Amino acid sequence: MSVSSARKSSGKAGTPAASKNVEASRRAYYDRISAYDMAPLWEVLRDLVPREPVTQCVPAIWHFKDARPLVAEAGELITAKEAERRVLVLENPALRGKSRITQTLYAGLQLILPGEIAPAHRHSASAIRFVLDGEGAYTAVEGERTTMQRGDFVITANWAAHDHGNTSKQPMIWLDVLDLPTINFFEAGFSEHLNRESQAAEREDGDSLSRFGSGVLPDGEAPNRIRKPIINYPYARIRPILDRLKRAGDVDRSHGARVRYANPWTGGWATPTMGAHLSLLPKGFAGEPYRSTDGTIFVCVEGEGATKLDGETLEWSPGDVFVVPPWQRYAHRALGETTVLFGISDRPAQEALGIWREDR
Ligand code: 1HN
Repeated sequence: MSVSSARKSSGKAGTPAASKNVEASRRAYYDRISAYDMAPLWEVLRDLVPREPVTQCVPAIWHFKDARPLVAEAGELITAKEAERRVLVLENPALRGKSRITQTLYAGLQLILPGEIAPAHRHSASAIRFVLDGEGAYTAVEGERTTMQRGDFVITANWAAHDHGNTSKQPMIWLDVLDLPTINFFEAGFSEHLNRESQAAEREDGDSLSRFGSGVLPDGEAPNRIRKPIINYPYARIRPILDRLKRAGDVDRSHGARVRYANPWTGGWATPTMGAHLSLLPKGFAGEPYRSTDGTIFVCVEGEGATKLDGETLEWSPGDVFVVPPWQRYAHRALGETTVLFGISDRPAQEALGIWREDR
């Protein structure tokens, strides 16, 4: 309203002039309380308590054919030792500069070349690795070395000492996912470098999987707070289970034949903050639309397909990484003979808080 039209009005309650006065006195009031670091809730209530999840995160995809040469180039620019971890961070396009793929999760592509060592350290954030390319590099977690192959799901529990090395003849690239934004949101993060570059091997390769992943559990030995029971869930062990599910017709209408990576000691998720699945989409699979409150990072392991979201479709093939924001409806479609997708999200953290929801 213009000043002249305000002057013309009578100034009674309910008129434009009156509402202008109210507005002006509210603003003056907000200014006064602001000096005391106070603010009116009623101005922000709707944003603070949305009727449905609101996300800043957008869908995005990183195609392996583009990412791989760029990651390889980093291998010529900096050593793993110099970088500490030679990683290209996958930044959500709507959250650039924040080192995150969703508001709660960090993701990156790590390269380790033959002969290199990524030195031992530990931190409050938990990490998982999902191997995209190469075979024969290792990671050592709390004194146990595990040799990694494509498709292996490897976990580094919070505060567990870890280092990586590549004694093979080929480069290895894996996807790292860490709960760093979550830990940093709590402002509860610690880290430390360990004096030694690599940890001395205290256990044989495969020790944790054999002890905890065979349907028996060590008599009386509870894993401690740091050491999670299994550090490597090998693709070679998990993949055949998906074929069994498919053969048995145990195929979810949205997710396909899907397993959840579990902590064998508790039956719960593999980590307290990040939960992962591996699914097989049978030939011709057209998933029913699905949404849940956990924004999810997917990796195509085998085959090819497409994920339809509101307003866009992401087409993927092996090594591609893509992200679906929280509460966005999506439907997977398989275009390959057999298609395998890995997925990871913050669902365990949301479940622990009692806020996780899904909608089919
Ligand atoms: C880290 O420790 C690793 O151990 C990878 O491989 C990525 C990103 C931020 C902070 C720590 C690793 C990381 C990281």
